[in-house]
Amino acid sequence: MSLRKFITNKTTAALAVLLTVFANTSAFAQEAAAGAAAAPKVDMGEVYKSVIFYVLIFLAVCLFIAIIGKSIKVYELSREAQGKPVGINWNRVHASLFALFLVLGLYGVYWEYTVHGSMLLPDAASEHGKKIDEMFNLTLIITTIVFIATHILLFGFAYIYKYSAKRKAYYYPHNNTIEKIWTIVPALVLTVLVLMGFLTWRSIFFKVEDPNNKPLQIEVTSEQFKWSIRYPGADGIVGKKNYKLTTASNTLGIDFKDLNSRDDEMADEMVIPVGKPVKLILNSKDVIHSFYMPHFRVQLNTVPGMQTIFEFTPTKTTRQMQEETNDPNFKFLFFCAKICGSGHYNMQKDVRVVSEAEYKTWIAEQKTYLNDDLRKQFNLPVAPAPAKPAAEGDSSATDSAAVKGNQMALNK
Ligand SMILES: [Cu+2]
Repeated sequence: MSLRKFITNKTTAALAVLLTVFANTSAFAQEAAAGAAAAPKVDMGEVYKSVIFYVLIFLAVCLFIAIIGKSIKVYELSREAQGKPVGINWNRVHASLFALFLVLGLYGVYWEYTVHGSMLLPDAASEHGKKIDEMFNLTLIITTIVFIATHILLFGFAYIYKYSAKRKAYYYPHNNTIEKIWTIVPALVLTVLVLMGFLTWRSIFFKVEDPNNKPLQIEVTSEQFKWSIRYPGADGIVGKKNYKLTTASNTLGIDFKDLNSRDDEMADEMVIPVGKPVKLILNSKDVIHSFYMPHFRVQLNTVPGMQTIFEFTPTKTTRQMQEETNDPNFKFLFFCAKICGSGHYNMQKDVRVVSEAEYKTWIAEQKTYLNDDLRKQFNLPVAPAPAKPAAEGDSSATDSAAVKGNQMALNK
């Protein structure tokens, strides 16, 4: 046997392949055994973090699929060359996949409703929130019905009417009645949904103010990455701001020349009385953030350089909600719904809905923004020291006395 023939000989080639495979495996086995004894652990952390690693895995998977595809092609071509019937009936494979997708899709809908459905927000805790929930539910019901119907028709037809040599396709190019139905019905449904949305939006944003039930103004300012809350004080009006007045001690740039600003109070959480309208005055110091109160169905962007306003009326107290949800730790929250930067996760604050009496007690304890530092800055009279020194450790009494003194001085 010549060398050339020896190399191209099938048996020799097969032996060579087997030898290579086993040689490698035994080499790996030896390494593994040696590794187990000495156990020098290789840290793969960096490898798993590298992009190249995943690119290579992706290419390997593509290569694997291509090899399988090519092998099937070779198998089919060789059957064809030998005059045998077709090995794989691709029509049947595709039709079965369509049928499988029909079942999986319907199960997916069921799974979404049962598993993710239970993760939905509890019922709205605000007046307008109920309208938004109704619209959401109506849209969900309509789209679910349409989805299930089209899903069954689409994949059912693809399965039932797969290619058959015994059947000829019926040529059916046009039907005016069908065209009319599938144009008019969706148009009507969408008109109803859009009109409902438009009217609901108007009822939320264009409220006629009831003079006997004026909304409580609360200003919320966003910045990277925190929220500042300002209450209006006794006058019920949140005073003016000007970004040019922003300093280290006056971080919100409040204009204390405006009398309405002088009694404005700062708060670390949002506390609101139940059943009373709240008018949120939103603005931003740096970028656009999105003010989001999911339980009240309130969401509006905070935009630098302008005010955005959202008015809503809470209908449930935090305590009621804790009982309803059976969760003693339940809290209303508001947070930023825009990925506004690296500290975005930090932009979250508690909201407490309480009774009117509880609100009054709480608001009386909040400090004013205006302090002695700011008084000096705005050339306002600094309050005189309290007549008699308060007992040691009772600084809050001193503070509130000072605040009262300041306010009296300011009112002069
Ligand atoms: Cu943000």
